[in-house]
Amino acid sequence: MITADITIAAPAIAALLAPARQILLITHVNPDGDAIGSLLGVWHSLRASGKTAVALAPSALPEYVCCLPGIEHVQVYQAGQELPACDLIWMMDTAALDRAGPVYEEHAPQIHQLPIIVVDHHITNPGEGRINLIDAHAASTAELLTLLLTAMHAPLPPDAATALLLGITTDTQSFQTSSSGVQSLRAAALLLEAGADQQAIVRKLYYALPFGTAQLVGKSFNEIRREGGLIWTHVSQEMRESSEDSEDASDYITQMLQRIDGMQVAVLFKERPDGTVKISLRSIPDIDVAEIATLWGGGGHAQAAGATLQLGLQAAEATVLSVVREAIRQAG
Ligand SMILES: [Mn+2]
Repeated sequence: MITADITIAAPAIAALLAPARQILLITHVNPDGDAIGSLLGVWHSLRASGKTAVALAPSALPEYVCCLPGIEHVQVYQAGQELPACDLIWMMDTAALDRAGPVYEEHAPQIHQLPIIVVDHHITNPGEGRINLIDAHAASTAELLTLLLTAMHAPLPPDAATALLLGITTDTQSFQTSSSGVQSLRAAALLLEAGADQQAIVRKLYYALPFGTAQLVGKSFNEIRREGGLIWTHVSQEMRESSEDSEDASDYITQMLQRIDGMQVAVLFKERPDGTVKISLRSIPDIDVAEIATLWGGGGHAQAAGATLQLGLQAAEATVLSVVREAIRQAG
C-alpha cells in the first residue's frame, strides 16, 4: 500500500505493529535532525506502549541532536555488525531502502524478507515497504509521524514530543520553508501540548554554533560567486583542515546561501576526504533541483536536494553549474 492519507495508513500500520515483538527502526545514512528526531520520537512512543524497539542510525549523528532525551538509545551502525533481531522494520525519512547505506548494503536479503513500514516525505520515494505513508507535501517526516501517532492513539510522552519537534524545527528551518504550513504548525502544537521542551531545542539549534563552524562559514563565504540568480561556493578539504571543525558547517552555509537576495539556485560543493564532491542544491519554486540531483544518482525535494559526484572539486563545479545554468534559463 502506498498512501499519503494518514487516516488510511494509521489503521494499517497499527495492525502491522500489533503482533510485532521486536521492531527495528532505521533512518537514512548521514542522518539529519528530522531523521534522528523521527527515529527517537517513534522509539519513545513504542517503548511507552510496551513494545521492544531498536533505533539504528546507519552513520554518525550530527552534534545538535545530542541534547535529545534518550539519544543514548540510538545505536550507530558499525560495518560488519549483525542486523539487530526483529520481526518488523520501520523506515523513516529514508527516500529509498538503499539510503540506509551500509545497513542495507550488508543486509539487503534479510531486510527484504521482513515486513517494512515506510514513513517519508521525499518526492522520489518509490514506496518499497509493505505499507508506505509518503506525503511529499509534508514539511518533515516528524510532522507526518506526529499526526500518524496521534491518529493511532499511540502514546506521546514528553521525550517523544521533544524529539519529533526537533525534527520539525530543523526540516522547516523553524517554519520558514515553503512546505511548512497549517499541518506543520498543527503538528508542532500537538507536540507542545504533549510537553515538548521547545526551549532546549532552540538553544541547541540557534545559540550553540561551534566556533569551528563559524570559521568555516567565513572561509567558504570568502569564495562565494554569483551569476545572476545562480549563487555558489565550496568547502574544500584544505578549508576544513585549517578550521577546528566540522561536518555540520555545510548545512549552515547552505541555509545562508538561500538567504541572499535574488537567489534562484544555490549550490554548495563540499569536497570529501575520499576526493568525491557532495553537492547541496537549493532553489526557488520554479526550479526543481531534485530532478537535477538525480542526474548524479542523488535526490531529495524539489527545492532542496543533494548528490555525490565522483569528480574533483573543479570538475564537479563545471559539470553541475552548466546544468543549473540551463535550468535557470529554461525557467525564464
Ligand atoms: Mn526530512
